[in-house]
Amino acid sequence: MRQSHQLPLMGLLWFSLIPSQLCQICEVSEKDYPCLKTLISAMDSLERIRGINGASIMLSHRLVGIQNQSFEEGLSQRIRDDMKRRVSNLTSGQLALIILAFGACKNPDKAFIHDHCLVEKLGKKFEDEIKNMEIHQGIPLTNYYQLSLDVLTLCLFNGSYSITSIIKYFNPENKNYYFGGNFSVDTGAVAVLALTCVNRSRINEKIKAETEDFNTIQKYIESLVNKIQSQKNDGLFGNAYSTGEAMQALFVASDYYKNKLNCQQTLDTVFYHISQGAFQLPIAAAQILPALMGKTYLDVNENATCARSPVNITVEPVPVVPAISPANISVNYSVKINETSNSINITVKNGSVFLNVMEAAQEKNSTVYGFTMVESSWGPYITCVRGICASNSDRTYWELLSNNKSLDQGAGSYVVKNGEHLEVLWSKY
Ligand code: CBY
Repeated sequence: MRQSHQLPLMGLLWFSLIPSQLCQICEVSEKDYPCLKTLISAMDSLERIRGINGASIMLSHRLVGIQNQSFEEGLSQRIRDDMKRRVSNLTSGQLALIILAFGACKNPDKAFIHDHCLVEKLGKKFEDEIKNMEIHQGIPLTNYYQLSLDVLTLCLFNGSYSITSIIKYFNPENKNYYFGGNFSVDTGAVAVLALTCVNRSRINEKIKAETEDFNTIQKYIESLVNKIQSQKNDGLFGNAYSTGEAMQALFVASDYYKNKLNCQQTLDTVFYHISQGAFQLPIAAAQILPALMGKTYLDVNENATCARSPVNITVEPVPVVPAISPANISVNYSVKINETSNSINITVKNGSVFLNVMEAAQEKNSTVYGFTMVESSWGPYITCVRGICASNSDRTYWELLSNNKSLDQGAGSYVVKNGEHLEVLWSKY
């Protein structure tokens, strides 16, 4: 099919979903429509989505009104099965995402939230996060990205949370907003969404708070928004993967920021990255799509019917591109702990990812280069190298670098280049 035949379909979808205020500041040009399709396709393969990680995908689907019943049923079943297996082992943020996904507009999963008391369970998990911070020098069980998802969800679903804790812990100067001295835009953005929800629900009699508290929260929001904006570079806020959530935060924060957003530059850069294949992971696509369609997580509304896209979006499967060049490439790989560094030259197939290099090094010398990993929604997360393991309570992790620059992709996604110097560095955040 020639490209021009696809445009009316996407155009119709686009203009029916996008809120009017976004249209005034963002023009999505025809050349970008195929990029939106690319994102939708990236989310559509059930085989690549594991268990509860599907919650982010389902949330995105429902927010932007993609109607694909059989896909959603498959996803819902996976999430429920995985939940049964893990029971209380879910982290607070994982549970929050499940509630957001199951509760986004009217759908058959809604009863599940109520039947399994998920909001009450989340309230308990949030309390556990706060307790952990009280006992362990302000370090939560998970991280502030997840705590923000917790507050957002408790707020949207009428759960209980303490305003005093929010005032105490969501101060923008709190160290948990930072990783290795850098402000985490993803974290700040979800916190803005959560705090905005809290301030909008003043009328909720379950939440006991004084006007002064709401003024404090408003100041937090403004400060966080300023921090997000100070991370703007070439249209992106933070990096390509945090920009979707940052856009959501700026949409809801106030009209003042919405107008200053310079949306066009942001859209151009995001679409460029999509066209370069940066959003192939289902979770990456799921996190950027709502903002591109003018939606935010605050649009998750308990009573609304799911927006129905006026057309059935049938996305052609993305053709699997055969590896063009079977040639090998060479890279240098090192493991660095404090001042001690061990390096090795590794030859891998062209198109290999960081993880392939680590595996090849491990095969050559497992004492020095041995490592372990766990699967996360963003692919493999490296937990231990040479028996030294990342620890949440010590705020330590293995940082991935290329030519001394911290990577913005994980070990399973970053495609290595010939002659590159790759490193895993024992770091504190
Ligand atoms: N999700 C979470 O709990 C994750 C929250 C998050 C802020 C997340 C980024 C943002 C998001 N949108 O999901 C996050 N990363 C956190 C909290 C962390 C820390 C995890 C430990 C903890 N306290 O929970 C930590 C250790 C600081 C961290 N991320 C490390 C890393 C590196 C992983 C290296 C390894 N050992 O495998 C890495 C690769 C950075 C590096 N150079 O070492 C990294 N993160 C990256 C790149 C990312 C981005 C992934 C982008 C991509 N395309 O793969 C990220 C989106 C994300 C996932 N991290 Co962290 C941020 C970004 O670049 N915009 C909720 C849960 C329910 O799913």
